[in-house]
Amino acid sequence: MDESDVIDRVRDLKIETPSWGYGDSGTRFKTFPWPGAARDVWEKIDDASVVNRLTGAAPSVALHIPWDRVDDYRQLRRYAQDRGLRIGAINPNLFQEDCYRLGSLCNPDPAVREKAIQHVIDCIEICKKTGSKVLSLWLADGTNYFGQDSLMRRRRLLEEGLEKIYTHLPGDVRLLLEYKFYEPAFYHTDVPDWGTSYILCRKLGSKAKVLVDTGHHALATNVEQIVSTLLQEGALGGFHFNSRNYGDDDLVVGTADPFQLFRIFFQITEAEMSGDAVASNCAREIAYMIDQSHVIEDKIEAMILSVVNCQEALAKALMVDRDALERFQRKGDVLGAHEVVRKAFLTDVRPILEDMREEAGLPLDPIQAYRESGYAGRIAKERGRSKSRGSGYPE
Ligand code: LRH
Ligand code: MN
Repeated sequence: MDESDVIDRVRDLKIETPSWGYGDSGTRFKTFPWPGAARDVWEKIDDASVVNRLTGAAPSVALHIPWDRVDDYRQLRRYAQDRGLRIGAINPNLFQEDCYRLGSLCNPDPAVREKAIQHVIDCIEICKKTGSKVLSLWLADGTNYFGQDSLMRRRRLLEEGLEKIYTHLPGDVRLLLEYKFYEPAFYHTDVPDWGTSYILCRKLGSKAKVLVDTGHHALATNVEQIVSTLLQEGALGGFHFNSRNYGDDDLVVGTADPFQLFRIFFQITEAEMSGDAVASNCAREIAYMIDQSHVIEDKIEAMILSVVNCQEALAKALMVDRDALERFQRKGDVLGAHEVVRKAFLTDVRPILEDMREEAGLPLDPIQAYRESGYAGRIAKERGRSKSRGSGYPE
């Protein structure tokens, strides 16, 4: 693909950033306060707008409810719009209330299940006020010991709960069902893998799609093959991009394994160019979202690096000489084929992306631009001396 086509395609890549990635977050061992870290949803949107201003590629921010609960979601929508952003996926939090000890939609107690379903329905109402087109659902539900609960009964309860939720979904809002193979449950998780999410989504209907969080697989899982399969099934709804070395580490995407990110974007671009209507249409509808927590690093710089890593991975994937690859593959020339993709991965695409940014009047190096902006120092001072604004509309 020539440079201008690569630029056209990468320019269209829009990555949604998570509100919760801008605030202080830690591990069970420690949350290290970062000077100037966003303290409420308003400051999170302020910081997300900096990422978008410097990259031109992050025009929406995902919310988590109740972490980002406000009195007036239309005001929040306007606040974001005034800063060049739109509100993206709404994530119902079904894992932090005391009543969810034994689960939410799969909880043995019908009152708890009802409460969970009502919270998701409330989040659908928030979608309507914020103009969000994605309801992003992750369930921490599971058990810690064999025999603790019936897997069959929990499965039935899960299907019933999702069906009730699905009936409340407006026509233009998609339900993305995220899976995770363990944590916080340590024996079984009710939605542990892509297959379970896929089956549940298929049963619900065309507005339900699978969400692939790149950190939610057992080690040595071929994530790009899952992506390819879900695309061919028209069932891939979106990503939660991050990277990991061991568990759900939620590190900056493309840092621990840039080759995996390249392989994932290769599968997406293969689907886009495949002529397979189901796969190519599905690829065009992918919700690209970041889901990270920045425990020891500057949260805004981490988000900018994440967006840049995704842009570079896509550009490298587009550099693959598809005709040569096809020829080697059909001839069974194993290493010939591998060399074609290896060459693309080793291509330095930064000059192309700098040209793209220049054309768009964006800083050639958004990370350097952020560092030179002094924004980090400014918010550290301002937020160091001012009170958080909480859920009320800022004066
Ligand atoms: C669960 C998860 C989910 C979010 C949470 C912040 O591990 O990936 O997407 O709700 O992180
Ligand atoms: Mn996630």
